[in-house]
Amino acid sequence: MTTPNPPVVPLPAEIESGGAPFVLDGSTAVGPDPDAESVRVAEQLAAHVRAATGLPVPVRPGDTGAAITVGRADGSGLGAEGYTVVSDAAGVAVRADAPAGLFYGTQTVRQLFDPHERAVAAARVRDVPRFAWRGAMLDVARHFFGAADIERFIDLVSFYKINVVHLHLSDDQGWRLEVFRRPELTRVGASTQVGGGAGGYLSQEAYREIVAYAAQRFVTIVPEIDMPGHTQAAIAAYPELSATRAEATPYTGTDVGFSSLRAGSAATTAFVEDVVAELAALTPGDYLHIGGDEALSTTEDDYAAFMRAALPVVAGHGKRVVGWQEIARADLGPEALVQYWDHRVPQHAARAASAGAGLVVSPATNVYLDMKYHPDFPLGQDWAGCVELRDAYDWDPATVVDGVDETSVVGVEAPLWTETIVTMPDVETMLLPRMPAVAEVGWTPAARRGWDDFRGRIRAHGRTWQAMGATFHRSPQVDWD
Ligand code: TNX
Repeated sequence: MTTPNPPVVPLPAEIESGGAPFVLDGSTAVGPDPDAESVRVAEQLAAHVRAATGLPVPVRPGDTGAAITVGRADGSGLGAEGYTVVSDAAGVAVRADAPAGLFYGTQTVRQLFDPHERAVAAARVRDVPRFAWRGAMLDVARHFFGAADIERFIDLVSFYKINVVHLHLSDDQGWRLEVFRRPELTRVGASTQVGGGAGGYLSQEAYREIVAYAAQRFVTIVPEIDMPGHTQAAIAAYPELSATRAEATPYTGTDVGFSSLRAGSAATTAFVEDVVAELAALTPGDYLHIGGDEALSTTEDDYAAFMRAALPVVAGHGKRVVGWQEIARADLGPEALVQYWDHRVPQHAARAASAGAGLVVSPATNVYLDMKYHPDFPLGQDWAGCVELRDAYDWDPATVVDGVDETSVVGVEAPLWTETIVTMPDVETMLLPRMPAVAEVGWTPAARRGWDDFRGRIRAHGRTWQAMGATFHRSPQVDWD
């Protein structure tokens, strides 16, 4: 008989459990290495434990005798994100070669921790991720979500070792980022959203704060400005950008594919330069996402011309480009990343892979978090079918696209589109429990994964979400604790 794995999600590459747990008391302290990053990660862990237990849990930099230690492993071959955790009756040790690994190790400790018993389950963990890109996307364009909501989203996903948060910052229904050289984008373009509500936007200051908040959780923000389609909000602000009939109001419905920037015009060239320049300056991460999806009213020639002009602008500002799969119609270099989403046209992704571009895989049928869980579910869409928890879990990135193997796949990403999603409880309901399933797809070696084991581990997380005040879908596929 094998003992079930402790409820750690994503499942670590190696974990052995069993034995007496470490029980915290009023004298338990955290002793990080004295460097600033180790201390910060230790402070974050201590804050969670304090909130859950009311214990003082002081942080004492350099105290190697503390019961909980957090520090460098020195050359153990764990890489930038790997870590070890050893917990037993005497204490807990988190070790990594780099700060991100320390952070991931402490997320594992949080998941081994039972707040009622004040105990960390005994375990020996050695863990490294399968894929470098483990993403979640939030569409703040269809319905606007501000900095506090985005930070809450980052809290939830980083607990599952997600390291990329992709923000969909513009669409037909709203432009959501302040651009100093283009004030009408926010004055006009941010003034509404799906259904006609007030909309809103992130000031550059708020955006920087989000980037910093994410960095403290080892999350890279990948901002997306969607072009040349999905641009009605920009066109409402600057009608000269339009390839077709320009209407001066942002759109509040949910159709796609009707708007397009005019390729090759001086107005469009200047616009792309202004927006990309400011966005690149605001974004420390390597990547800018330029959309490129569903440009259904852009001719084939115009699409090619638009991308021929836009791709060098991104490169010229020192960033690597990411685009939705349709961008594979343009000539991409090997530094580009292409995001696969639509199973109805897999040839785009295959073409990108054969050109040497990396793929982020987001198969709508498995990881579109805006799909309904079941046909009667009150939130979400169903064009890609319903996506229950097992659908989000039971698939493999290396075999999901015909003609694309693991060497081309940089990782996975779960997008949450918000045409039907209005509030944070809506966001949480669509995210939980599917996002943790996708996080495991991105992190855990394929040979280690199994639905029955996952189902057994995720059941304990319902309590954690309740304690966090998060709403979740009580999937009937899980016997929730
Ligand atoms: C397709 S996925 C879209 C989005 C919609 C989504 C709704 C993609 C690149 N484009 O514009 O919000 O479907 O599920």
